[in-house]
Amino acid sequence: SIGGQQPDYEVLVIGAGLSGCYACYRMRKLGVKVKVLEAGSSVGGTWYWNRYPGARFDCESYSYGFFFSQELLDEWKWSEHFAPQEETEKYIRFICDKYQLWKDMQFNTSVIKANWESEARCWKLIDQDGHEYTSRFLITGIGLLSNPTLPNIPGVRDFKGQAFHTSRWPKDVANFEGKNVGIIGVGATAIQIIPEIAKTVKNLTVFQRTPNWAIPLHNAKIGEEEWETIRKGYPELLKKIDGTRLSFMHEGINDSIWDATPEEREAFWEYMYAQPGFGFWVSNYKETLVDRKANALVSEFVAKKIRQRVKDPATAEKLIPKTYGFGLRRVPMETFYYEAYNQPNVHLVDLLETPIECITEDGLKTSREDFKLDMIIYATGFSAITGAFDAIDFRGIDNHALLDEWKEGPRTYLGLTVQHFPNMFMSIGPHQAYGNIPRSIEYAVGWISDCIEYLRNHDITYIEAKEQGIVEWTNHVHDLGQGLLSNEVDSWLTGVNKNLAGKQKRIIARYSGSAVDFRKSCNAVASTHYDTFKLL
Ligand code: NA7
Repeated sequence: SIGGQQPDYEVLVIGAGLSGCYACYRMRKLGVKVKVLEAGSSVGGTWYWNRYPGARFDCESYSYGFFFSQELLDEWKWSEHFAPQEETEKYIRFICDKYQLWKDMQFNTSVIKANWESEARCWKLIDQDGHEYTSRFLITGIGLLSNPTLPNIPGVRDFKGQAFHTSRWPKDVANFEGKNVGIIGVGATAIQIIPEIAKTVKNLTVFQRTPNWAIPLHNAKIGEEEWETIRKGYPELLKKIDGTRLSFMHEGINDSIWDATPEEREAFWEYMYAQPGFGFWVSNYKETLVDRKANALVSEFVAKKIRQRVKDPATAEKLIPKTYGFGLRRVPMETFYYEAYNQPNVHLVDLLETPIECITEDGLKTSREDFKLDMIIYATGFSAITGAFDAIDFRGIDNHALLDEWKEGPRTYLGLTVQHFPNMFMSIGPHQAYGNIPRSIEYAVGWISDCIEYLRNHDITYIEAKEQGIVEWTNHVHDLGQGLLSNEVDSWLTGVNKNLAGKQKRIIARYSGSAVDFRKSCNAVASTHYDTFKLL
């Protein structure tokens, strides 16, 4: 106890995104006193912050929610195969209404410091106003793409027009008529927003450094009958996604590219390119992401598609990545992205040819040209995965900083816990299985919740990952990353952010094995009563 007192809460949760909402629900079910602290003014996390035009799922809506309650599945209806941000935000609010989660949540509260108090055996969180909150256990639900970064270009603060990062989009900005807009970045975010703004903007200039390999999303509304079929099929769908490597409804295939004739390959790729969703990426020939020759072949197919879709050959060439192959970064899903460049009001500036020199008061200056702009959109990404943790001063035993613990890259046990940080659990922290993120969250929070229940039932008030567990898991995660071509490419998946001095080196930030195996490993630890942890 703290000075003879019990901590304020049994469990504190940082973040009211999907992780925080589900953690709140589970802690309620356990009957423990819980509080969720959230920096934003409401729930939703990613789907609260990213409200830029065109923001939507790249993953089939019905596979991307929670599956813990049949009632919830029955009561919620998705209107599109890939739902827009507004609908997803509504879905999350619906969950909070249904289970009355609001009353255990506190908004506009940025946790800036999290201290382990050894003597009291509890966590003490401090918010931006200096308020303190204590708890026995801490669950972080801070996301893996939640810490936005602006470009390290001189003059970013000098611009007098409207300017914002895509994940800090103001609610009232939706009209681009008569405007000269510039956008920096061509990641998954930019690729959603560009065709949307292109519809009405006077001029949109896209400033591209590294092009990305995007493929069509093929979104559509869901008809009544179709919805009935989807709804009835939920049990099979769950079985399916829980059996795939990335928990997507697209299964990996065992077919070898070398068993197919060039004509068969072409026909297969044509077919897959016309299918909705991530299939072309994750249900491709098994060598696609591990064998350079196979990767070059599939890349050439996608390049051909880009050349067919973009009318100006010079622009098409600029849009085709030359330094890395298809699928080795997170593949952006697009809806008429390439066709947008056929419009007279959309212009592509290749920053590899003419780098940005600075942002000015009224626009942007490259080595070749001055651009007068009314609005600058920074679609420049995030300090990913560990970045959310960097933003909070986490201190464990003996004031040990998490930042130091992870200086050479993250070290975790099961991606859920960290040595020297007792009683702290991470939902989608580094070294967890990503892919279908809500599935990862539902699993992680479920595991954490079962663990807390076990500890409480056995009067255990201290749990800490041991050195051995950390070393073994971290090595295991590194071994799984061997041979993956994606780990040889700079991207947020490998922890690289060129705008940040401390994020220039590639790290193994994610568990790249199968989600099925990930769960097996974690379940095994639970079934042996967490005996690989230090328990007191
Ligand atoms: P990404 O995928 O990290 O993309 C960021 C983009 O911004 C990328 O094209 C970067 O180019 C570009 N960027 C960043 N800094 C600069 C500077 N200084 N100059 C020029 N261009 C720059 O972030 P997103 O938001 O698109 O997507 C994040 C994930 O969210 C996405 O994968 C989904 O999973 C959801 P670079 O490649 O570094 O040359």
